Amino acid sequence: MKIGIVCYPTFGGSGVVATELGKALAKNGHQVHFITYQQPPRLDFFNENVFYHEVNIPSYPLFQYAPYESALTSAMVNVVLNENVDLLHVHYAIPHASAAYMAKMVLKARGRTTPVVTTLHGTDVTLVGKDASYEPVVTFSINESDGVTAVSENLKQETFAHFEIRRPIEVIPNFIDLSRFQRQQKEHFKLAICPNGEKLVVHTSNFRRVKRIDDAVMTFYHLREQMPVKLLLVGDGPERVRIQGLCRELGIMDDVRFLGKLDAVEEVLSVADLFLMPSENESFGLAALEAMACEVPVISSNAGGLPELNVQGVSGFLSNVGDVPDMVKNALFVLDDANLPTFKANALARAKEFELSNILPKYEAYYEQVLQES
Ligand code: GMT
Repeated sequence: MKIGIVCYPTFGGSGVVATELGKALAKNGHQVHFITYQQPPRLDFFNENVFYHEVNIPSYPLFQYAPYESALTSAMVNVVLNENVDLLHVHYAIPHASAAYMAKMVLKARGRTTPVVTTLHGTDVTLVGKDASYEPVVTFSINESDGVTAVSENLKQETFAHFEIRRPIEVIPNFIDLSRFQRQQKEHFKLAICPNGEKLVVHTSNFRRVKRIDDAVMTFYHLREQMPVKLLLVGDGPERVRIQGLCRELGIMDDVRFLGKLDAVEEVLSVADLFLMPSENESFGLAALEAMACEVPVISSNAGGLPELNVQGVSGFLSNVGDVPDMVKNALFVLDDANLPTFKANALARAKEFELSNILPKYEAYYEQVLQES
């Protein structure tokens, strides 16, 4: 197949999933055309089946806001026509699904049928998409897609609950490439951060409010009162400065490190003992899956799709959103030397259920189905 993939070329989960999916499809012999406004971070290798098309957004003094959606639509049309693309797969509904609908209409006017698959990732439905400023367009473009997937059952149900959807949604969970995400020997790194054998707690995110990083910090703060621990915070975003202030106020800066955005996050996860994801909402929790693949148990909230990933008392524990005391209690239990090896093994076993080779055929079969029905 020749597949056009549209995504946000950022460190965010939807961009990562789209890029890793494209890479895997290319390795399986499909031709994949990425259409984005800049090179996605994980698209940093050569494969004969991968093509990158940058969306050109010309500026003009009249525009207070450059019309990105029109530029993206035109890019999709041009790539489909020039490269004979069979199907467009857009990740994150806003504005990709509506731009894809427009591209489909332009292509139809030129006598070409190009089905569109939209993958819903989370905030495009649970946060941003619900906003009245976007809702009518999101509803319309989901209904007009030829195929719609959601990354968890919870996200599917949320979509039906908040939008008037008249079409089925296929759940295809996120996946992990275990050849990349696996525990590596990085003991020198662990020794540098935890010179006295402290346990290492990690949180990675895009530092947005929805991640409730305060809860991660407060969980660590209370944990630190009871055992020797260090905290690594990976990622960057609007909350970072405030969270740094909180750590300073709490007097824990000596035991906390902010690492910023990292490409090789698996190297940090390889030395971690516990991963914290106390999110307000999380359609899936890809960052937690990456941790589990590196044998790191997860203390998470029970929001959104997290119960579909993290298994209570097995790969870690889940608490109600904001229940820091429960997270502390669970973290102490997991980090107990008598329990930690079992939780680490369980985390990996759970991650294996989401191995790329199990999930990729689901996308391929879905593309085939959509192509046949169009
Ligand atoms: O977590 C974010 O805020 C980024 C966001 C994105 O769209 O890039 O992540 C969403 O999609 C990921 C990949 O499907 C999911 O693993 C995340 O759970 C989801 N985030 C939220 O629902 C908050």
